[in-house]
Amino acid sequence: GFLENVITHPLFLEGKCDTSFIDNHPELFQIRVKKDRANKLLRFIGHTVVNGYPGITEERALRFRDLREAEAPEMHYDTPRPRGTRDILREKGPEGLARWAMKEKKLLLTDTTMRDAHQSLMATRFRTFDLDRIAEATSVLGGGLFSLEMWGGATFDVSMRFLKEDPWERLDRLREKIPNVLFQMLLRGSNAVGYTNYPDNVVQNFVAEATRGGIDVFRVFDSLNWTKGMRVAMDAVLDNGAVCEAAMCYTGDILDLKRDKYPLKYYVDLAKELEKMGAHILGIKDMAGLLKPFAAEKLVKALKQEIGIPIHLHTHDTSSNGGAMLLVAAQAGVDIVDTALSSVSGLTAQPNMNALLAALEGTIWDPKLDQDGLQLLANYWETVRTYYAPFESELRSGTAQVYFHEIPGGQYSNYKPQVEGLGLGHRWEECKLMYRKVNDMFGDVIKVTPSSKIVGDMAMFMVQNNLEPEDVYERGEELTFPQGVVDFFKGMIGQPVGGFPKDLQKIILKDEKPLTCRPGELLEPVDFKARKTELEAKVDHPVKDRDVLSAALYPVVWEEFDAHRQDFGDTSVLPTPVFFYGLEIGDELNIDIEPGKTLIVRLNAVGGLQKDGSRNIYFELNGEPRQVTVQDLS
Ligand code: 3PY
Ligand code: ZN
Repeated sequence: GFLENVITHPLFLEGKCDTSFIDNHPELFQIRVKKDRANKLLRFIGHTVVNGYPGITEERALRFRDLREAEAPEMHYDTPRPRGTRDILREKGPEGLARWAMKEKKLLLTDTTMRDAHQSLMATRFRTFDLDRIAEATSVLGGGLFSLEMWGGATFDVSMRFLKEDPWERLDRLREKIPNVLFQMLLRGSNAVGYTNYPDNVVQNFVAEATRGGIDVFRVFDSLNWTKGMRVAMDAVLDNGAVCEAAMCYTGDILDLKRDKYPLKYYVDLAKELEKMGAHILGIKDMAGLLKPFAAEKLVKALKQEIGIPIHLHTHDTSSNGGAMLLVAAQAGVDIVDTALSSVSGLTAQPNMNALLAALEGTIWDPKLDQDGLQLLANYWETVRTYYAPFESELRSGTAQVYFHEIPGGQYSNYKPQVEGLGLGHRWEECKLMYRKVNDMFGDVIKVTPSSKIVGDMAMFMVQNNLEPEDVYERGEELTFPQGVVDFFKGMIGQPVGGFPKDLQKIILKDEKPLTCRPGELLEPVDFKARKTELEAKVDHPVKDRDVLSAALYPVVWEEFDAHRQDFGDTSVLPTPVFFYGLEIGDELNIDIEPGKTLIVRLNAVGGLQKDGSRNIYFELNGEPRQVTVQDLS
């Protein structure tokens, strides 16, 4: 209309008219944007009020309704941050940091609360909102930690797919508030933060961008311990001047002489190879919690003799032997261990940090951290955890069964809903046992994302179709296997230790020829510039380089996430209970959409179902009535 005529007028565009009124009053532009943004958020809340959040049933939402009142303690620290490990990295560089870690007598601790703990307990659902609110306090009270594992693994995918928030923004927001402690991420080698091999330049660009975003330590692993699959990622980390923690995945049992595919020597040789490849730190990634206390003693002692870099031990407490294992490992000389704040520790997550601190107090391994402060952080998460109750795995106690089924902690809380999703909930026990049978059929493989997913998918496929291993060998020719399983036997995620079982490979691949080279060698590099142009044309708005990366990793997920942002704006500003459970009639809520800008929202009424399947939702926004219309999907 009129405004458009003005702003497209040649004199206006050339700046030949007096626009100082506009220039000096930027608020002229803000009003519309703000109004639009508020409306989008109201539409999202309305949508959640009417349709709920995917995966949370109405009964469950009702059960958790009261939790909305649970307020997390307000923490605000303007005090300067204590000098932390990130300051050491800045001064000494990655090698210097590693030497420092080796020399420290005290046990160094990583806190996994912001990544693996919630990945393993509640399907990776912690939102940036809750992480952000405790970030400053974590920087101060957790200032003596070795690192915070807060990114990577499944967080990248889940934040876009389910939480509708940008993983890169999470990184930015936490980094701004936590400048002093090392940020650590989990990187799945050639699979980056996905479930499939990516072209080399995707992995390289991802590592470069993550480093720019503030990741200091990359824990790189390969899901088959295939070092060829780690090379590109490790080199990218080294080239970017970040800390390269190369991890070997632990499976089997080095104490069990009958189970001899992965004996002590296997791990020692692998560790030496990773050190030679340039690792600054050796990670032991005990993703299922199979490393028993006295096996840890044997392993750590042997490694300490054979390698000259610090050892960082990661485990899951599924058996409930995790705490004991870490104590024995500390005695054996491990340098750094992963733990989680007490309220989100144990079970399929990491062992309890606060308890470990108490146990080590006064010993030569005493990490000498702020125990009272870390208790406050744990208290915060105790409250916040309740918001995520619908995603809990419902495992109520440690279980020694993990030594049998070997399901990784990070997979456990996902595998169960997947099994239920296929209508196999009543056959859960069978699905766990089948997981082990599939492992044995596959030749006793390392099971960690993505190889663990393939084993899980095959196990569900077999239970669903009432197949036992002998049926697969006998009738395999006529079966159509899950695509992931076929790709695995094709070599698309690399080569397992000792190769594939040839007979099964033939049954599954039928006439297809398997690869023996690195899959990344065959994948065309992504032309990021062209991708950007294509994406912008497709979504019809400018996108950032980070978006292009996200889309290269998760094309469909990114587009759906982007569509959500276009429809509803940035919903990461909503408190978690509102995001998941909506509002009740009469509820009032403050939403800080940016520093200093707060919307006060009240839900007044939900209108009846209209002919076109929509409902009007009546809000009050900053005291003014506001109405939005949403589709009722029921
Ligand atoms: C992941 O790859 O996300 C894992 O946590 C594997 O243990
Ligand atoms: Zn883990």
